[in-house]
Amino acid sequence: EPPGVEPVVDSTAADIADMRIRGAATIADAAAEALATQATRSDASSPDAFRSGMRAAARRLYETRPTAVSLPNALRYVLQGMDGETVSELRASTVDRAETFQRDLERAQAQLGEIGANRLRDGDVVMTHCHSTDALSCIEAALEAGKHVEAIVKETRPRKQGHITASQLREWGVPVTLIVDNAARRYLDDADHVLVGADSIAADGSVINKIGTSGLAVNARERGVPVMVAAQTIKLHPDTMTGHTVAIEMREDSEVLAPDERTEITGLEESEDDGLTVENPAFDVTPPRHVDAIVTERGQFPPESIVTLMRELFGETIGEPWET
Ligand code: RUB
Repeated sequence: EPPGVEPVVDSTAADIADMRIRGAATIADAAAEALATQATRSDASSPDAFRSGMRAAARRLYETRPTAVSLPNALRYVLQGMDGETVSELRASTVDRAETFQRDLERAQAQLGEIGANRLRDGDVVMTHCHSTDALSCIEAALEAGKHVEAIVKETRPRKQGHITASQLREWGVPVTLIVDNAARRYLDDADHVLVGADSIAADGSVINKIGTSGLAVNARERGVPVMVAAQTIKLHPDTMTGHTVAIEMREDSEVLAPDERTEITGLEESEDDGLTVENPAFDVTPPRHVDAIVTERGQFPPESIVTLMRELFGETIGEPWET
C-alpha cells in the first residue's frame, strides 16, 4: 500500500477491484467504512500527515473501478467533512462524517423503496437484471405493504449476479423464474415492469448500469413494458453536467472465456498469439427515451428532468479533494 495508507484500505480496495464487494451502493458504503478505519488507525504525527494519508487512501479506493459514481461521491463527501486543528479533531470529524454517510445511504435506500413500491401493484411481475440493492428495496417495500410480487430474474452473464437477486427474493418468499439473458425478450410478455438499478446517471438522464440493461430497455419499450430505474441520488454523476462522459469499465477476458475454453477454440497454447479477442464491457448506457422513471429518495423523475435535481444537489463542483 502507498505510504500512510492503512492495510485495511488496501484490502477493501482489492475486494472492490475483484468484486468481492460489488454493486454501486455497497461499494460506496465499504469505501466510507475504509476511510473511517483509515482515520481511526492513522498514526500521523501532524495534521498535514493525517490529511495526506486520508487523501492517499481515497485515491487508492478511487482507482479500483471507474463506472459507479457512488464511489467518488462517497469519497468526496467524507473528505469534505474532515475538519479540525489537531490530529484527534481531524480523526473525530472524519469518522463522524463517514458514519453520517453510511446512515444516510441506508435511509435513502429505504425511502426510495417506499416510493418505488407505489409503482408496483398487487400481483405484478417484475423483470430484473443484475443485482441492485436499490431495486430490491422497492420490491421489499411492496412486500411489506402486503402486495404479492413475482419476479423474472435474468441470469446476467458473465458474473451471474442474477443468482444473488434470486437468492434474496427467495429469502423474502417471492416466486422466482430464472432465465438466461437471451430469453429476456420472450419473457417480457409476462412482465409488468422492468426494474433495474444504476451505477451512474448522467445529466441528460442516461442510465449507466450492468451490460445488457440497454438492450433490455429497448425490448421492453417495443413490448410496452415500463422501465423503472431505482437509484438513490449518490448515483447522480456530477461531472456529466459539464459534458464529461461516464467511463465504462472493461474487465478481464477470463470472466467470459476460461483459459481451457480458449485453447479449445483456437487449438493453440495460451501464450501464443491466437488471433482471438474477447471484449468484456461491464456496463452500458441506456438513453433516457427508453427509461420511464428514475426513482430516488427525493421522489420519482422522468429521466429528462433529473438534471434539475443534480444542479440542486451538486451546484458547481471544482476538482476532487484527493487530487493534490
Ligand atoms: C452492479 C450493477 C447494479 C448497480 C446498482 O454491477 O450494475 O445494478 O451497481 O446496484 P457490478 P445497487 O456487479 O459489476 O458491481 O442498487 O446495489 O447500488
